[in-house]
This record gives sequence, structure tokens and C-alpha cells, in this order.
Amino acid sequence: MKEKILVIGASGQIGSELILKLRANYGSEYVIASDIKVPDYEVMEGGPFELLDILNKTQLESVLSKYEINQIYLLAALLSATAEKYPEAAWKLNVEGLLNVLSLCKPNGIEKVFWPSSIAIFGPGTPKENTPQNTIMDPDTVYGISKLAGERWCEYYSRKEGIDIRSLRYPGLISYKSSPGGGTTDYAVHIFYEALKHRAYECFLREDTVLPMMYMPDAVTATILLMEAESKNISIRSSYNISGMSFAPKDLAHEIKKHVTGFTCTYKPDIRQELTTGWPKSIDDSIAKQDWGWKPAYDLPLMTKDMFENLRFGKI
Ligand code: NAD
Ligand code: AKB
Repeated sequence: MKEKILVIGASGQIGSELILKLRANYGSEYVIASDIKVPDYEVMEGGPFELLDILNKTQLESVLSKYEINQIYLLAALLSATAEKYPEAAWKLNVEGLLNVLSLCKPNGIEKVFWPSSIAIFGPGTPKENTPQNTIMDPDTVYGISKLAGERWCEYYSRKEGIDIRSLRYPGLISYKSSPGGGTTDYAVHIFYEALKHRAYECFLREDTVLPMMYMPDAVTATILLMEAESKNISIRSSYNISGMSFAPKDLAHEIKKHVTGFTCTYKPDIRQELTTGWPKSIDDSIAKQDWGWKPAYDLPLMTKDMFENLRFGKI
């Protein structure tokens, strides 16, 4: 059967890029964008769009039936920094929103679901270097707790209801098309804009905070590779570890100096520093490599060069 895809949260940092690739691959009329806010021009004009609140089950069911949807990409969530400010709203959106989708799959003929988890599911007890797929997971942030609960629900619905649910534990994502939405790794996007505008940036993380990160083109590729892999190759139904690169703010600042003469970065850690305490420094993604051939294309120098090329020469 031809895929009929609904992307929920299509106006966000990932959605606004992923949807362009999905439309290019499957045809614009087969990929329906939805969000509670209107997306940018490219997404809005490139195919169907529905204003949809994931917490409204009736509305969701009517969109599923209107377009005869059989695949869902659920991207709506509150990210780590915002979730810490609004814990109940974060639990509601991140967990109840997911349950709304999962519970409507079987009755509405949804065969496949993509839902992203995060490196935030790990916690202070987790080994920090080359963090394995299965290890201590003791998240101490609102966001991490909600994502770990989500992973368990994904595995449960796959097993109990036979829904083909696939998931990735994205690292912090860097992109130039749309702004990040309230995460702790957002500094790694803001720094580029400030470097171009002011040749200076004040970072809200400590200079030595090494975290797993990934450039958006790699995140989009990984998502599509995973979703197109044969079902028999998917050995993990909670969420796959994936890795791109790892760096600290001072490493990124050093790289940026090669492109922006006189750039300076200062450091004034705020509450977001605490959220990173339990997060890994690097990720072991050998199972993703083995199961569906994952391989990132971008390291820190390549990503930095590409960001500046796009930000300076107006592909934004
Ligand atoms: P984002 O905040 O940029 O986008 C989320 C979108 O969801 C927004 O456009 C928002 O309007 C929409 N939304 C909010 N409430 C909604 C509701 N009730 N109904 C429908 N839509 C609603 O987030 P993102 O960075 O694109 O992240 C997408 C997913 O990937 C999230 O699950 C996030 O946890 C996960 N993730 C992101 C990163 C990252 O670095 N961006 C890293 C790890 C995991
Ligand atoms: C955040 O910082 O909240 C996200 C994430 C790592 O999930 N970028």
C-alpha cells in the first residue's frame, strides 16, 4: 500500500526539514504536515497542512480519517529547558500526546510510527563515554523522565499490538533552517548567529561540557534510513542509540574562529548546565550500524563549514 504520512510537530526544528525530504521521497500530496502553529512558507506551500493539537484525540482521529493516514511521525514535544519550567505540561505533551497516537493506531489502520527519544534518557549513573544501548538509565530531568517513559510505551505497543514503531535517541541537533525550540543543546545553533552578527557569544554552558551532537542532514538521513529498513532488521523497539560527533562549547568556538575573524566566546553557565549532569559525552551506536547501516557524514569541521556556507549565502 502507498504510504500516507502525517507529520505532527511539522513546524519545529526537525519537522520543518524532515518534511521536505519526506515530500521529495514520497510525493507532496502523500505527506501531510500538522502543528499547533503555522509552519514556514516552504512547508506551508509545499503540500497539505492541518492545524492539529495532539492532545485533542477527536481532532487527531478526524485528520487520520480525512487523509487515510497509515504512517505517523510524531515530533511534538517540550524540550529539556522548557520541560523543566513546565513539568506538568511537558509530561502531558510528551507522554499523553504519544499515548494518544499509539492508542489510535490499531483502530485507524496506522501501520508505522516514528517517535524520537533523546540522549536525555540517560542519567547520573550512566557511563559517560561510549554509552551503551542498554545501561543504567536514571534520568534526573523532567524531559528525560518523559522520554524514558515514552520509550517503554513504544516497546509495549510494538509487542502488544504489533504496531511497527521505530525510534532514535537523537543527540543535540544543529541546523540553519529553523531555530531550536527550548533545549539545552540550543547554544550550538545560537553561537553561529551571534558569531555572524556580533563576532561574540555568551554561552550558557560551561566551556568543557562535552555532549553528543549531530548535524540536521545526518538526523534526517538516519530517520529515513531507519523508517525504510526492513522490519526484520529492527531489533530495538524502544529507541536506538545514534551518534554523530561529540564536542564541548570551547571546541565549537575554536572551530568557529577559523571562519569568523576575531570571534570570542565567553561562558556564563545557567540552570541549563545542571540538566547536562547526567547526559553522556559520547554514544555507542554499533547496533544502529549493524541493524540498518547507520553512518554519519558530518564531523565538527564539516558541519561548521556547511553551517557558515548556508547562513552566509542565504539558503535560509
Ligand atoms: P521543536 O520544539 O522545534 O518542535 C516541536 C513542534 O511541536 C513545534 O513546532 C510545536 O509548535 C509543536 N507542538 C507543540 N505542542 C503541540 C501540540 N499540542 N500538538 C501539535 N504540535 C505541537 O522540537 P524539535 O527540536 O523539532 O524536536 C522534535 C522531536 O525530537 C521532539 O520529540 C524532541 O524531544 C526530539 N529531539 C530533539 C532534539 C533536538 O536537538 N532538536 C534532540 C533530541 C530529541
Ligand atoms: C535538548 O537539549 O533538550 C535536546 C535533546 C538533547 O533532547 N536537544
